[in-house]
Amino acid sequence: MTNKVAVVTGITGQDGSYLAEHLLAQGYRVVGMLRRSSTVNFERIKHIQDDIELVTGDLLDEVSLINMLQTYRPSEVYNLAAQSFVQTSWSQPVFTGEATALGVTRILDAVRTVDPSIRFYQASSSEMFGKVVEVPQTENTPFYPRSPYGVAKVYGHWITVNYRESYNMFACSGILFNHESPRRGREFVTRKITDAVARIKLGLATELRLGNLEAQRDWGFAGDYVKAMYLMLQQDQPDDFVVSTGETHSVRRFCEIAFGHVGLNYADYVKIDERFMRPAEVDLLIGDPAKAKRILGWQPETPFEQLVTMMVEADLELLKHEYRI
Ligand code: NDP
Ligand code: GDR
Repeated sequence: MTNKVAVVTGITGQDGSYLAEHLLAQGYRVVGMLRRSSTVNFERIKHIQDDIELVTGDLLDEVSLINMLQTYRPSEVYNLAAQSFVQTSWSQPVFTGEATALGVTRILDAVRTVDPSIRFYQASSSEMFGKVVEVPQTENTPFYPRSPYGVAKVYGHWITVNYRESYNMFACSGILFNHESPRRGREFVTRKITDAVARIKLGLATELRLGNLEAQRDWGFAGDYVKAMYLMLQQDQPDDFVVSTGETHSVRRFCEIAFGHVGLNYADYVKIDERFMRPAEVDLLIGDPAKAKRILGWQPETPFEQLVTMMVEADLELLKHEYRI
């Protein structure tokens, strides 16, 4: 056990909840930063709310970040907060830049000001690779982002590298490929599909409207991926790592397995809707996690089909409970 303190930004998000669980299991005192909101959005952390401490702060407000670090004096900061939905980054490109790009500078500089020995994790993304330049993608593959979100993440990645090199800070960037779970937001395609499959199966919906079914993603389980974040900050040297499964599947294949799991054929329910097409698409992502395996001793533990069926089962349970079916 340890009495280390970790700050997690984005605590109300999918990854924040899994990372908090993992850090608690390692004996950390966990401080979660959340934005002030007029409604409570503790859905993902209510089961651990008594075990963590919550502090309000915002990546757009550096005063709140400095105050938080001065108050809690963490040894590790995990920066998971971001405007993380790619589609929204076209309708809110400036806010996406403020939070997802400049927000990283604000928190890195707060760390530098308060205590530069704090270890820092930045949630970078496979969306930085964007247009296919090389397959599979590694830590050395050049970036070619295809959305304002991807562009913002490239900035966040390089400012993390820059603070490491400029100030000798222990700053790491985890280039994580898509990772999903029953706690995934319903706007992301995997959860949108599993939620719809459960609704259709229970007679609560009749169809599912999607955009590009041919996009291919390297999908893993969020519960596995947060362990890689933690391991990055336990090394002797700060570095950047690709975290992925090394497998890719299309959105169509995801549908096939999810509908198939409840005895349905996706082709009978899925309708293509132009509203969900993107101005510029990322066609194919597949990451090579060899460096993470070699140096961190990390590897994914949840096979693709198991991830899909876990999400469908969880949505069936949730809806049965909600509708008393
Ligand atoms: P979510 O969208 O589920 O969570 C994002 C979190 O950031 C939420 O807690 C949100 O708060 C918070 N947030 C947004 N804007 C601000 C702000 N200005 N100040 C403070 N907090 C803010 O994302 P995930 O958990 O899926 O992802 C975590 C991180 O990892 C993100 O940075 C994402 O871009 C990145 N990433 C995710 C991948 C994935 O597949 N999940 C893959 C690669 C990278 P609120 O609840 O109030 O909205
Ligand atoms: P992504 O995830 O953009 O990869 O970003 P998302 O699940 O939104 O899209 C994946 C692919 O599915 C296609 N698609 C649809 N997507 C959504 N959301 N809704 C639809 O109806 C739909 N139909 C088809 C998309 O076009 C796309 O190709 C996620 C986020 O978590 C980011 O924060 C993270 O950085 C990356 O993963 C890695």
